Amino acid sequence: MISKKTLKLILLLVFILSCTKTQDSPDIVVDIKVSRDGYSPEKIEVPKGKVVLFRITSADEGLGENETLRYYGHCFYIMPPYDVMVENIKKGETKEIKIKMLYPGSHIITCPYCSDYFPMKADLIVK
Ligand SMILES: [Cu+2]
Repeated sequence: MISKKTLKLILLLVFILSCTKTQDSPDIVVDIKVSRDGYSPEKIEVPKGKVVLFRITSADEGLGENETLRYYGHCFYIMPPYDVMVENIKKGETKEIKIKMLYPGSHIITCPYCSDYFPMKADLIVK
């Protein structure tokens, strides 16, 4: 049996080691709308090294007819090296994620749920 304290420590370590998510306060806020038509804006430019708060609002249900389905809503997935995923953004809902822009270059944002059916792609330019 793992104690709560140990579990917290492990989670903290994973958090520190694994990703670009951060507790720092954001330098920039980027609002994004996602729907079956894709992402708006389709091209997002942010400066390298800054902490960006992404606020993603879904305008429709994505593939799901109702909220009980696993693939209801949309995702906001920044492909590796960021490898950051926000799942199940329901119709009308806004979810947030804060990311430190450590990796320069052009990165693809997509929705793994419904990218086979809808044009789910945006470009994240970090420079
Ligand atoms: Cu989607």
